[in-house]
Amino acid sequence: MPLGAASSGAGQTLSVGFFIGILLGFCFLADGINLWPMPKSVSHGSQTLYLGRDFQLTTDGSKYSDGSGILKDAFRRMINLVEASHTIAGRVPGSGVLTGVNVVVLSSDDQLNYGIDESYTLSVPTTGEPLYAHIEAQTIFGALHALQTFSQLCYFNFTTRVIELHLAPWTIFDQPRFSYRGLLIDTSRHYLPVPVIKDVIDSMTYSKLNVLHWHIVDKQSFPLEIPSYPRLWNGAYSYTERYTMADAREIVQYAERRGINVLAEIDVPGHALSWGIGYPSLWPSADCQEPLDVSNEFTFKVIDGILSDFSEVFKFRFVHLGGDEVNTSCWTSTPHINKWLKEHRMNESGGYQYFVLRAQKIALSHGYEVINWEETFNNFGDKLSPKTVVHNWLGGGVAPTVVAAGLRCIVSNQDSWYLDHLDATWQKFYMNEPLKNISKPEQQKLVIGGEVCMWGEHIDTSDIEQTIWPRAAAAAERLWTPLEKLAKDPKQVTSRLARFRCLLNQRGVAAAPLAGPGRGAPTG
Ligand code: CP6
Repeated sequence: MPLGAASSGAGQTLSVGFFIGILLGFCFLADGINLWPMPKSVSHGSQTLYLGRDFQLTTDGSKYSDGSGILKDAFRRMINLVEASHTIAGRVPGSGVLTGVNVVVLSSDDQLNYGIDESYTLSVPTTGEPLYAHIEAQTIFGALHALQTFSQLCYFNFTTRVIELHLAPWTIFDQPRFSYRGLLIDTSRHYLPVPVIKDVIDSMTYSKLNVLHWHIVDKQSFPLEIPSYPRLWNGAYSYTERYTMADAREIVQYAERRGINVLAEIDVPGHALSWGIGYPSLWPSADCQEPLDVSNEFTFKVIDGILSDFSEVFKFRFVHLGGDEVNTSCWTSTPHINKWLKEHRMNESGGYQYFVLRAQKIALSHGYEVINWEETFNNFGDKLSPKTVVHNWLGGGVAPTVVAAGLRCIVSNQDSWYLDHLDATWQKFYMNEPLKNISKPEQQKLVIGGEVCMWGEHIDTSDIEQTIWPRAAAAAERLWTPLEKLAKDPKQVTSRLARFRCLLNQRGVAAAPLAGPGRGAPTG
């Protein structure tokens, strides 16, 4: 196997993936179930099949018409993935050749949202003339997961230059353990160009993550156009480091066509200093600039305007209203706010509660359910809307308390699932169990999933991919695969994850090595 073979993809742009291709050549595989994340149930045989030269997509018996082309596009992307930037150039053998894949989708609805059916069955038989793989799914989004799984069954053989599929026949039934499997990106601390966000979205599909949590705005910059309040994006770093609403729409559509929901966040009342660049009256005063002025009606008008504009573009059931790390000292030290608090018989924590609950009401009036960081629950959990989802991030493990109070929870504890903690290993990501200390089934159901967080203070376009991957993939398996099929000891999944990491590299994702020397699969 000449190492150079992988670099001969003619016409490729000079990308990180291109250089990685030179280094890796192909993904070493010990035959076995090399799927990531591991499906719910898998059985297989021992025969090798080959993909036909013009491997077909058919939809006989499907109720889904694919008017929007989601399936056709996904099929084309899948073929590009398995061809590893090459085309089949060798002679396809005369027998054991797969003619195509027939995809049956039972629902004609292609509206993505929280909680849709993502299950699928995938079978690759070894008998039949002509020979077809079969996918069946309730929704188009289950079918997209099936195509991802199919892509992982395929190997481009660089010697024969034919795509092989080993260990057939395959029968796979699969569905996610959790409905919410997220990744946070932060475009306030460092601007991320739209194509970079799209690359992140594509990379998420490989491990079946389904929510891009877009932490759009923070203290440092306000990069998004808000038509209702057009000076807000004066808080961007520069004219080029901005997103128009059309950009946002494009990102949402790009994600939805790949089965990924976009969760937009405005973090209030803390983490919002940049809002005041365009509208200084949102600041308590010119030299005490956050949290947002709780005493000013204009503050809530602006929040209403933003959420009104959001509702045109961000169609996910949820919006994230932040609410973390609120330091109210500017409120008490600013005379007009201090006076207002006293008049309304509130202390500063009462002001914090008032702010968060009022912002929640505005979001609810625009048809959203609300996600808030856990401090809101820790301070006044009994006052939150019952539609609140509490987003854990502190290390204390608040999920059991949240679900005991009857609210829903997303797990992102910073000791395990914070990607900006560079010393947190993939093993740590893998072993973080969202249902830890929650035993009652009705409470377990309230943990809707988890999210890994790529905060942006110390990363940008240059290193976001290798900081996210492969550790996010370790969490993705925790969130997808049934508990009983997860490894008790991460050592048992090292070689399978190393192979997935190699696959990411082959696909142009700059995933970092698993640690240790060699091909990413250190001893053990
Ligand atoms: N930004 C915002 C952050 C963090 C949070 N909110 C954060 C806090 C601690 C760590 C990492 C990130 N950078 N808006 C907390 C949810 Cl260790």
